[in-house]
Amino acid sequence: MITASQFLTPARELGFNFYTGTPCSYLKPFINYVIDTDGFEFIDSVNEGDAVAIAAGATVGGKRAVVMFQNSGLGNAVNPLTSLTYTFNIPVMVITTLRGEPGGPADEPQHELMGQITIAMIETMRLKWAYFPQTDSEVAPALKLADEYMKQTNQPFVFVMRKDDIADYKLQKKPAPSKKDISITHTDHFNLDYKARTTRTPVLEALQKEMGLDAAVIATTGKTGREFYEVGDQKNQFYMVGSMGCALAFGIGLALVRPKLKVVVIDGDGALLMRTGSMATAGAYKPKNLVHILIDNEAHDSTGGQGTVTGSVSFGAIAAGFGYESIYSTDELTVFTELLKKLKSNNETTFVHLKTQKGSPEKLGRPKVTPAEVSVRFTEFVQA
Ligand SMILES: Cc1ncc(C[n+]2csc(CCOP(=O)(O)OP(=O)(O)O)c2C)c(N)n1
Repeated sequence: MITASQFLTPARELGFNFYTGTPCSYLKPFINYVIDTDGFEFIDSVNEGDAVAIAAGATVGGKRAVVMFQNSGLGNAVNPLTSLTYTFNIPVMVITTLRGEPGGPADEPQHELMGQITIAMIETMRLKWAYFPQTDSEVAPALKLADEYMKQTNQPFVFVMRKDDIADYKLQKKPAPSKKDISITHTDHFNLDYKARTTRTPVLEALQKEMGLDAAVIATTGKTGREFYEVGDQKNQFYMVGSMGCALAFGIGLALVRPKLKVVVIDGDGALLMRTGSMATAGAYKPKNLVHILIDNEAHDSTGGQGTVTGSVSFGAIAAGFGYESIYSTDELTVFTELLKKLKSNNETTFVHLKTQKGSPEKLGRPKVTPAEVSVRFTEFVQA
């Protein structure tokens, strides 16, 4: 057993000062210490996949980030670990606990199977891993191994934490008081018939024209990224080819660590429904430089146009409920284009719900620039 500080202090010396994750009782002293101690930033993520994406955004923004979670949530993290950090070469450190360790201490039935397959899952994902250090003398070599591997490969490194690896540490800081009597007054402004709405490409053209190189722009999975590339490839554009639903969490991580950089996330309705919870993180931490634009064509356009359920959803009201500061809704391209001027210089956590119809240009291509190349030049852009 070591104290949280015995690991976290030398880790901070190596630059690991950005932490995000979802708690586990095994992690309790570790997370508590991070929350309490100056020099660490902790972002509470609503699920383990979001945590990976937030950490990835922070890493691209120049931080060394650590994701912490219970192995029950490893499944929630598989998609961003296989199609975001792997694909884009983003080296985050992961600490997963090992509830249900085979041959380990008695545990709850719900951890039995996951405990047996955790290591196999990590290895199946081809992630390099080691057990979390249990003695002070093991800390330096463990950190050296992780640090060197991450620097050499630009890939994540996983520590597997067992029961009682960390000595108890009680949280000193009191949580912020909760808001009372929240009342939501949001009205959507959708006037047009579905077929009278714009398609996506004119929206992306307007966005690129207005923002130029003055913002980092993250385009959600599927045809949005492909169309954005066709509109004109630029170094400030991140085409999130996989990790569906993670664009917002990635943008939050980036916006939080680069507060002077305007970060625009272009989301899809299917993607946002998949990980709506990340809107709570945006509303709670309120990065003032974050503009979250939902292009809502009420369909999974990229995979054949099957309808989503957004016809009955007021995302504006949801954004207000989650605590976004500035909320707009429209189905008119001219209104959106006008709004872009304001968004360029506003300083509030902003959500825009833009209704469109589905449909893409015929013979839509795919980015010829690889995710690894996108990652390198986008990183250079945001850190410039
Ligand atoms: C986790 C995951 N599930 C499913 C897919 C397949 N997929 C790629 S794009 C897409 C549709 C996305 O819908 P939406 O966000 O509404 O964007 P649109 O296609 O309408 O532009 C789906 C289902 C995927 N890439 N990842």
